[in-house]
Amino acid sequence: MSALIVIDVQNDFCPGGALAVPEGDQIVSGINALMDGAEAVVLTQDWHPADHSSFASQHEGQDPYSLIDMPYGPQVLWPDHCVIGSEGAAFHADLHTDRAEMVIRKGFRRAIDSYSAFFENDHTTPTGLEGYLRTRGITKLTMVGLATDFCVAYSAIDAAKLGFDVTVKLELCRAIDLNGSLEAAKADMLKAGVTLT
Ligand code: VGL
Ligand code: ZN
Repeated sequence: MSALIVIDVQNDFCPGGALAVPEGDQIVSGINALMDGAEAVVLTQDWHPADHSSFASQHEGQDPYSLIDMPYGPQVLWPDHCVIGSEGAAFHADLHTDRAEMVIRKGFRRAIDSYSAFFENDHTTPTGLEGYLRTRGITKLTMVGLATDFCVAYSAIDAAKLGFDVTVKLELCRAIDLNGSLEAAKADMLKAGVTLT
């Protein structure tokens, strides 16, 4: 059984949002069409407390997009985004969210970010998605969404490492592309055994 995993198609990652991904809104209609024929649909939602430690605003003297060392490793500092309950954290208004059987929220612990839908950025704290998929008998995943080089790539790589058969449909993803992060993410996904189309 297969599932479509739709990563973080939220207002803050679309043009006009706090952490806008260029053309982030242009993938919505294609994702809706793909959902129509999917066997199972899961949405992920970036979901941060207002004082989340991945926000540059929480670190004196740090600007957004700078890199700091966290106890779990290097972390990019972001503009405040996807604050729990905010309009920015809501899904894009045109996304057919009713089609999803599961919405998994991530990044809700102040001290740790979570790009991946499977593990937080310490690469050990699980979100629970693996158990959900396995207990439903899902072995094959197609991933789309935002952003290619962060949450999509981290999710795809973790899924491949867990043994899922993973395809990322690049035409239904858009990237932030910080200092070559898109090319690096594509190479890392291929190395992990992810199929890119
Ligand atoms: C994301 C940066 C911070 C993403 C989430 O969805 O790719 N990127 N939080
Ligand atoms: Zn985030």
